[in-house]
Amino acid sequence: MAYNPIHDLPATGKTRLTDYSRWRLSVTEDGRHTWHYLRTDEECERWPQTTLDKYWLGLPVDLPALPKASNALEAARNGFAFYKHLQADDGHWPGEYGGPMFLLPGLVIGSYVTGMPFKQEERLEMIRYLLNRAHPEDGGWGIHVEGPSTVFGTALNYCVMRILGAPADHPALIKARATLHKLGGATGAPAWGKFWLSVLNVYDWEGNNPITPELWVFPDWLPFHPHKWWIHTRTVYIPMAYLYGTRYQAEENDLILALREELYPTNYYQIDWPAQRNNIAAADLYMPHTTVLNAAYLILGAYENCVVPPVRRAALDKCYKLIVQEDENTGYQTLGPVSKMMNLIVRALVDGPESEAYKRHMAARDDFMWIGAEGMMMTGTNGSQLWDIAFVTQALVESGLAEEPENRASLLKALAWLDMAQIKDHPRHFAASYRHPTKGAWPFSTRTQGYTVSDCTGEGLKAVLYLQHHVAGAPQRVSAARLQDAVDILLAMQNADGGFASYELIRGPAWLEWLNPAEVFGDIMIEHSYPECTTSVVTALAIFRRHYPAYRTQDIDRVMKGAVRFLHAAQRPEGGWYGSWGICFTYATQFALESLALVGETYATSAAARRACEFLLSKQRADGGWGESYKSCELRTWVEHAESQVVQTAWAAMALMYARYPHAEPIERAVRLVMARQRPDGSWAQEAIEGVFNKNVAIAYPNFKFSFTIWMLGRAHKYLAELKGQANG
Ligand code: LAN
Repeated sequence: MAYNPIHDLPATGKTRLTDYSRWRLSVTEDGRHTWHYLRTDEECERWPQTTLDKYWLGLPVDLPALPKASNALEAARNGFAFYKHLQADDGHWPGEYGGPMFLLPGLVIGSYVTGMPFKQEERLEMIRYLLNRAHPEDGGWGIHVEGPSTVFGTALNYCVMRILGAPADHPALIKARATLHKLGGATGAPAWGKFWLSVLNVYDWEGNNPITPELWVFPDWLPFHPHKWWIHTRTVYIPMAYLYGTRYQAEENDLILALREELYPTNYYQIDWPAQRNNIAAADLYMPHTTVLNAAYLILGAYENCVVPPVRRAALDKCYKLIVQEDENTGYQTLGPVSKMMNLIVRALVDGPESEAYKRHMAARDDFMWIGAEGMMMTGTNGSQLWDIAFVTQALVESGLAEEPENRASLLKALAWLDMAQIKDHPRHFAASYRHPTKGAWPFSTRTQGYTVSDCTGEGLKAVLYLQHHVAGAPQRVSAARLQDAVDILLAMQNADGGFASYELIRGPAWLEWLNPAEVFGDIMIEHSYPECTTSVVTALAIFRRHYPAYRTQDIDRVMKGAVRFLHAAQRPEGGWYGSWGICFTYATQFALESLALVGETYATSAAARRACEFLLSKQRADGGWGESYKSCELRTWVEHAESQVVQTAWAAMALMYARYPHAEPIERAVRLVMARQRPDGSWAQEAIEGVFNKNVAIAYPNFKFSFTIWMLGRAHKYLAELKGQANG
């Protein structure tokens, strides 16, 4: 099980530990992307490194300077001239989907305890990633790349470093250990941290609150039955419950014995484990337990002392069955990176290392491993393929750049990708695994992962309609019947409050949030309606209706009215909307104003739109830009970023244009800022992290600095001309 120790590691992550000219991104099948390290010069010659590879590796791309843009449209054109080089052969734009710092631990601990190897280059670059991502002052790790050090981040990533071969006396580990001990040691890890440490056998299962598998054998109609939980929460809790229910632990070895010494400031063997269940370090705690949750834990804890073996067996069997179905439904990727590694452990234990399941799980790890300029990370999903292609294609059409002959080939390839990526059927295990319908949907990443997401279906549908109708001579690849399948999916996803959630309808009662056991995430127990998702859906329906006015007209009308009702109710008194998936008020306000515009609610006609514009304008900075910190999402109130951000400036300017804000000046200033930050080759530099989930975790959307800037510049060029025309005419 052990990986060899590495003794000659440099002190920092500055120097690359592999030869970066040997890494290649391979894009296959359905947009799957995996990185490969070429060992020989002949291989390198046969498979040359592309601009796409170099860009994401942080190597110089050496693209020529473009003629200097003298207006917004030219800047947008230059932006796409650069971005086109980052399109993969299959038509989509791959990207580095990093940010969360609790994913790599699952990958490495899960691989370690099941005996799955990594290539030497992968090990080295994962170590380097952690060296680079350690907090510059205290050397710990946070819950995400921009956050302060926490026990969750530090304890788990410390284990990762050691498992991968870094010695305990490495300067980075000495520093991280000191920080961990200052935070109170690994005992105060939040629930998911306790879980991973227990699997690794450096924490006692007795120190965990119960993760009761029996919940799954309760009747489905119970209001708290886990199939009614938010899909990410329940999908993670299934393998967690299996491993807790069997109290699986890795076999003791020297490294594990050493980690028991290193992770705690006190003697491991004298820790009072049951007393640790509700011990969560102050640095980590985001969502404290409610009294209801603590009461539930007391009852479930009492049950653990008198488990009825056949009932436990039945519960474990049900969890195992759900795990197998999930694996088979998703090509062994599972819904996301956390469940991925937990399912992998369960399959390795039950099915064994010779099984097909073990091999397929091992291979599908690659879909989540991304090498970037700072080293190798585990990504938030197996990519953000659909999400990125949908935005840039719409940007091109709305800016008019789609009509320019030099962009045609790129857009036709994008259309082919979108055609391929639509999910053509329901999953194989559909009803039995409590899945939502998928036929006609677009996923967030690839069709193999295969989950319906409301807004991805909306954005996918819009992108296809735009490309099929606005690119000269584009083939009608996605038939009317398939577009209607997408519409059917969307129409069936509206919640009672008129809004749309992420993957499914809201299934459970609101009070389930009182049972949120994760401590570090907010609002994860059930689905909620989101202004962003709602907008992607209704704007898609509106555009669809323009092309197919006879299809389910009344349903579309009714759904749109309900959505607008939801958006009005969700607006904050200050005028903005809170964003759950992007940072934060800037993101969601852009979406909400896009929806309101559909029903003619603009600055001139609607008090809500006016209030939103005033809110945004009050945040515009002296340099013309907007900058909002990820802290807004955490604290649920606007927090200024130290710098203005091109992506947020683009969102805010888009929002003003959706609302048809009548004065040019703020939009012109935004345009000037985004143009001033554009580099001679047409690109923009990476700035602060763009996205968020579960209120407390930031996640990167590095492609946004291309799609939303190009989109905003293109739209602004037309919009400002219109305003001028009105003023003159
Ligand atoms: C995502 C990424 C995309 C995102 C949008 C489409 C932007 C959103 O509008 C709907 C929700 C969705 C699909 C979403 C949900 C939660 C995800 C999958 C993520 C933020 C990416 C990573 C995150 C996942 C939960 C990370 C694993 C962590 C756990 C807590 C299980």
